[in-house]
Parts: sequence; C-alpha cells; structure tokens
Amino acid sequence: FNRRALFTDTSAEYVIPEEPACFSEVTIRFRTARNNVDRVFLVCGGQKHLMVRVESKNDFDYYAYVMRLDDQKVSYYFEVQTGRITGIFDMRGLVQEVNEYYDFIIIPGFHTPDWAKGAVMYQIYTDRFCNGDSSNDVLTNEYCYIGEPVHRVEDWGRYPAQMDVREFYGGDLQGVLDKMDYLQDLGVEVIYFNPLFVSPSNHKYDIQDYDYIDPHIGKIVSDEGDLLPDGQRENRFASRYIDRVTNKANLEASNELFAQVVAEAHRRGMRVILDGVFNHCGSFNKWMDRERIYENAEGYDRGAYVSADSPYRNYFDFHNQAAWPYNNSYDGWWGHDTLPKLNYEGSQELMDCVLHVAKKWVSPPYNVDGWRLDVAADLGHSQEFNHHFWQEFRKAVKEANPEAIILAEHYGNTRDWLQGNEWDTVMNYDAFMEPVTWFLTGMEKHSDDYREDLLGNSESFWGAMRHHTSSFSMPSWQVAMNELSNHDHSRFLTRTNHKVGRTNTLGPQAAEQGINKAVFREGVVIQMTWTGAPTIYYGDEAGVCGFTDPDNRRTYPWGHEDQVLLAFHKDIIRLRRENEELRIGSLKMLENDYNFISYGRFNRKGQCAILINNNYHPITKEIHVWEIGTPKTGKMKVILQSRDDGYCMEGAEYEIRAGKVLIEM
Ligand code: ARE
Ligand code: CA
Repeated sequence: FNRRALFTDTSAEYVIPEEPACFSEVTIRFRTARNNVDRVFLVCGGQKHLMVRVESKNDFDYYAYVMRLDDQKVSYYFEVQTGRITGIFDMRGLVQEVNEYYDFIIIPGFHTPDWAKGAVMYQIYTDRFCNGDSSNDVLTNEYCYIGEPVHRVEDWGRYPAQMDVREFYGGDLQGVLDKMDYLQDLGVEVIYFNPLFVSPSNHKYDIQDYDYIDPHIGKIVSDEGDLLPDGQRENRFASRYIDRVTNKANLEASNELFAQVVAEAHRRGMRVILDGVFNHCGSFNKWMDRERIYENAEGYDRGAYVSADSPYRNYFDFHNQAAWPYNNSYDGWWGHDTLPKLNYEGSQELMDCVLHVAKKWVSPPYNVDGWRLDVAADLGHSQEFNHHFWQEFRKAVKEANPEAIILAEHYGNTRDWLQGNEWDTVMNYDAFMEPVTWFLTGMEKHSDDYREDLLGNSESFWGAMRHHTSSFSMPSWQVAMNELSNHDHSRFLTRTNHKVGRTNTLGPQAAEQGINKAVFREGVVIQMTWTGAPTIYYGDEAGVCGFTDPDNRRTYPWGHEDQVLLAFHKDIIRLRRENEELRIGSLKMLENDYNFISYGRFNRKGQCAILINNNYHPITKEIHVWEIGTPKTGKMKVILQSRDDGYCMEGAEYEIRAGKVLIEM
C-alpha cells in the first residue's frame, strides 16, 4: 500500500470531537490513499475494531470508528491490511512492531485552555525588561549582608563580570505597561512573568511573601517600614529595602499596579502567566525568618529558624530537633540554604495556605491566566505525595478559574504528570528546545557540550521529537511552551557560535563573537511553525546574546535593537497568526537528509510546507506535498524565505506536478 498516504493524529480532524467528555462517543479517523487498502483496524485494549470507509476525497479515503468512552484514558494504534501485507501505524508512523509507548492517546474530559493553543508567548524577566519608574529602583547591594552598600542601580546595558543575584537594573511593571504597544505590535498573545512576589533577589525564586508583588518592581509610596526601626532590629541587613517591602501601603499599591497590568493585557486580548515557586520559599520568608527580619516585630509570629515554638515549625523538615534557636538543619533546593524546601507532608496548614495562594492570583481582582510551576517534580518528599499535591492543585486552580493554564517546569520524562488530572503541559525541553538546538547548532541546550554527531542529524532530530512528543496527548502538546532560550540557558543566538562558557571566563563580547543570525532565524522558523505555544525570551527578537545564567539575563536593548531580526519576528508571527494550520493543524514529516528537514502543517483549509536547509550551500529537493493534502496540480507560493544574508517575504511560485514540487533553496 501507499505508505506515504497513511495518516492520522489526535487533532480535530481525526478525533471528533477534539476533547471528548467522559462517557461520550468519539469518532476516530484514519487516512489512506484512495482505493488502496483492504482493511483498517483500530486496536484498543487488546481488541481489534474494523473501521468503515466513510469518505473519499481527492486522493484519499477516510476510515472511521466510533468509540464509547468511559472516564479512563484510552490508547490505541491501527492495523492496515492489503492482501497478505499488514502494517502497524502509531505515533511513529508506519512500523513493524507494536510498542504501547507510542500509542495514540485520548484522555476523556481533559481540556486545556483554548486561548493557549498555539499562542505566541513572551517571557519577561522583569528587572531586565524595562525601567518605567525610577522611584522604585533597588540600589545595588542595598539588600546585602552587612558592609557598605553600594548606592547605585546598575547601568542599563552594562554587564559586570559577576551579575550577582543582588544586582538590580530597575526594570518594573510600569516598564511593562509602557511597552504594551511594543508587545502587541510584535504579535505577542501571552506574557509569562518570571517570579514577581516579594523577594530579596533579582530572580525572585526565593519568595519572602506570596501575597504581594515586590514593591521594587511594583510601586513605592513610602520608605517607612512597618516593622521595628533599624537600631532595634536584630538582622544583618541594610534597612531601606526591608522597610520598603514590609510597608503595607507599598504592598497594596504594588498589587494594585499588577492588577492594572493584567487588566491592560486583557483589554488588548492578551493573557498573563505567573511563575509559581511552591517547592521552596525564600529564607527571608516570615515562615523561616533565617535573616531574623521579623523576629521582634509586632504582629508577627516567630519564624521556624528562630524558635522551636514557631507556628511554622512544621512548614519545614528540620533534621536536628535540638538545634534551636537558629536551626539550620533543613534542606534547601539543590543545597541552597536561601531556598528552604517546604514540608507539605508535615503541615496541612501549609498545604491550605499554598492552595489559597494558587487560587488567589487566578481570581479577581488579579485574574491571572495561569501558573508556570517551578521545579514541579521536586515538590514533596515522595513521588506519591507529589502527584497528590498536583491533583489537589489542579482542582483548586481550575475551580477558581477554569481557563487558567497549569504549565510545569520539568526536565525529563513528563508522562506521569500529563494524564489529565495534574498539569496541562510543560516547558518543552525534550520535545523542542533540545532537538532544535542540537540539529541546528550542535550545542546542547545548556551549552555544556558540542555534539558534532547530532549537528545536522535529521534522523536524531525526528527520533527525539517523536520519542518525547509521544508523552503528550493533543491538548497538552498544543499548549506546550516551546522556547529557544530562557533564563536558565544560554541564548539561542549565542549557541550558534559553538562557544561554551560564561562572559566572565571568556571575556567581554565572547557571547557575540562568531554568531550566525541565519541559523538563529532557522530556529525561529521551526519554533513559529511547530505544534505548541512558541515562547520568545525577551530580547531574543532584538538580537540579545548571552551565555548561561546569569549572562542570559541582560537588559533589553531599547533603541539598539537588531531591526532586521525584529522585523523578521514580526513577519513570521504574523504568518503564524494568519495561517490557522500553523497554529493547530496536523504536523507531518516530509523529506530529510543531512542538515535538511522538512515537514508540513495542514488541515483541510490550508497546507504549509516548511523546509530547513542548514547547509552553507543551496540544495534542490523534491517534496511530496500531496501528502499534506495539496491538490495534485496547481501552484505553491513561497511565503517566507530566509537565506544567509537576510530574508524576504515573497519568493518564487512553484508548480505542483503529480503532487510534487521541485524546490531550490
Ligand atoms: C544558582 C546559580 C546557577 C546554578 C544554580 C544551581 O546562579 O549558576 O546553576 O544556582 O545550583 C533560581 C535562580 C538561579 C539560581 C537558583 C539558585 O534563577 O539563578 O541559580 O535560583 O539560587 C536545574 C533544575 C531546574 C532549575 C535550574 C536552575 O532542574 O529546575 O536548574 N530551574 C528553576 C528556575 C530557576 C530557579 C530555580 C529553579 C530555583 O527556572 O531560574 O533558579 O527556584 C541541565 C539539567 C537541568 C538543569 C539545567 C540548568 O539542563 O538537566 O536539570 O536545571 O541544566 O542548570
Ligand atoms: Ca524601576
């Protein structure tokens, strides 16, 4: 039989309805070439069901089977027969042997937010995006261990050798408000903020107070603290910062400003996702109070570090029960004592409190559209409890805001959490950032290794994509966060120079030397034409470079953007938004070769072929575009072409002959 014609996936044209409810009926379809096969079976739970040919259109026949669902996940594959030949068809395509790992899956009742399906997202590290209000700037070293604070904010655009966690550039929410036009013009549909809650660092993964936005990125109306005055405080820290973040008026004003930011985004049809750090808090948190900020303050209970009688004692797991006062025998995330691990198993009160926080921010007056969850698989002391926590979390959040997204950070196999009752989806490292980076640059995503064997290796590319994508059901895949760069990895543009390191070891400008913008554009093309939610790390679109943390957190270069890259991003985002198939259509691999991949995105309304030639020389390829449903004769138009020296929006028209086009690129 014609193997190239065989196709199905779990998108809207092959699973009808797309997100079937529990105890409902679903129609599953399968495509073959016309009059080409004898029989198609759907194999599910050890049973073989004969499919019925229900439609013949153009060159294809469509077979269907109606399945009754209960409330359990179903997994299935297909068997195609012609004469004595039998083929198996699963998520890998046509194969010899059954392997349930690659079965198609449908999870009845599992729904992910429609607004996030294929949406263009933009990640903002607020301290570095835009400084819209200088009155809230943190003076560098202000919130520091005792010693002389250096009273200046870092110069925008300047990079000291050590970009320490307590060095601030002054970016804030007012800056984001000021740049809303910019974001909208770029085509951004969702803003994802790195953590914003009160915390002493610029990254804010060490949360001091889950109930408030940090006034230094929000609003400051007073420098007076609501705690004890300086002299009577027993902490080792400079005072102004603490005064500012414990002043109720500042905290309220900051939350109000944040509510305005979300409302403004919503007014423009955009959505907002917050970073939720629930595995650990910060050692400054009043629950721990390792820095003894709240120790004697009126209205505050004693922190768990300070006293065995602390009401928060069970929020943490102390190994040494005889070490009070000043008990440091707790676990920190990856050994960081500034990030004390939360002990949910030991305290229902803590659990209730965090679930309350999870609901609070997705509810009025904030109305945030979802959570990105930090180190989500680390949470809890056992896998069993971890799953229990995320099930409770999902119930709480979806009850408060059914259209809120639950998007987890996890490296490695994500399957166990994507069964419909925990996370909606993940930051897509394995089935996106990693293979794209290898294939185009030879670098691993964290740029620790140069893999010549993977550079240009289309077989490895598809192998990895197929393997890891099989963990997603369609509702999860369509909202997966597909990034080329982020705050934990080197920037993609820098990876194109094959250098490994940090600025302070390789010298200034090392991140810029030898970069290849054409390769970066290839990455962006894949990103903007792949299934999922393409997510731009602020500044990538403007040509910002950087090695891994902290060099990847440079300031956005307002006024010094790479205008060509910026225009390129706008154009390709516009194409994505104009062509529905690029957003939610099926994805099918086409021809491949060394340093060359091609694939189609398609549905019945539109077909788009994407060809990536990562060679330095032009090549000519014959592409079977009929496989993605184009007519057998007619024309195909180039809508965007990127070359070594730039890109253009319109190019040659190609003749389709017998369903194929011969393309030179
Ligand atoms: C500090 C140092 C880093 C150092 C790190 C770990 O600056 O150079 O690598 O500690 O010891 C936040 C800050 C970081 C800070 C960290 C601790 O943003 O700047 O880093 O707090 O103070 C792994 C985890 C992954 C985690 C990354 C950072 O699996 O979950 O490391 N990502 C989240 C956030 C971070 C955040 C935290 C966790 C902590 O996104 O921003 O850090 O709340 C390979 C491995 C991955 C590894 C990855 C990156 O790909 O497979 O497991 O991720 O490299 O290192
Ligand atoms: Ca500021």
